[in-house]
Amino acid sequence: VRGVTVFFTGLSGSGKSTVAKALAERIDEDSTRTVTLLDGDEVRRLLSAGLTFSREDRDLNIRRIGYVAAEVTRHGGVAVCAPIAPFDAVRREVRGRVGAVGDFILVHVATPLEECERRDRKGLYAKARRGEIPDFTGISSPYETPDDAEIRLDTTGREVDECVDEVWAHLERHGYLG
Ligand code: ADX
Repeated sequence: VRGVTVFFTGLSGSGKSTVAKALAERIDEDSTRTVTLLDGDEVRRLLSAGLTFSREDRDLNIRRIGYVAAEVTRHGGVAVCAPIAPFDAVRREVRGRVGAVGDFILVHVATPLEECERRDRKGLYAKARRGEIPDFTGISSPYETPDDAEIRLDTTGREVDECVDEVWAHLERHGYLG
């Protein structure tokens, strides 16, 4: 079987972790594929512990995630990644590395900033607006919108399951879930 990396990118609070986790669970339960979830917050607790949110450290964080995802992909598994990954160049670099050993699917979780900020589940946008968090993505640090995404997903007003259905359908159509 051909390995594949499903790489979610989007703002904090866009819903990417929630959808990625639910997708990984569904793949685990309803397909024959083995799945590895690399969530942004979780990766930063161990694999990328100590890194800041400077561009250099974010790029290193994404390269580490990409490295693990490429290994999973090389061995025929499904890697589901969900970091913000705001910078286009390093996203393309990971696409290239994974693409050399399997397939790469970019999912842009395109929930607008206004909606992410309205949700503000971790209270970080409020802090960032008060100037208490420097380099906060969408507020004081850029998010480069991908123009190479295979799937674009706005989670505004939508159930998690509906969003998962969309990604699932794409994977099924391309023969990844057999
Ligand atoms: S990335 O830019 O390197 O891809 P990553 O996904 O690992 O980011 O981490 C993002 C999470 O870290 C956010 O969901 C948020 O909870 C937290 N965070 C803390 N500081 C920042 C910041 N300055 N910018 C963005 N997210 C931050």
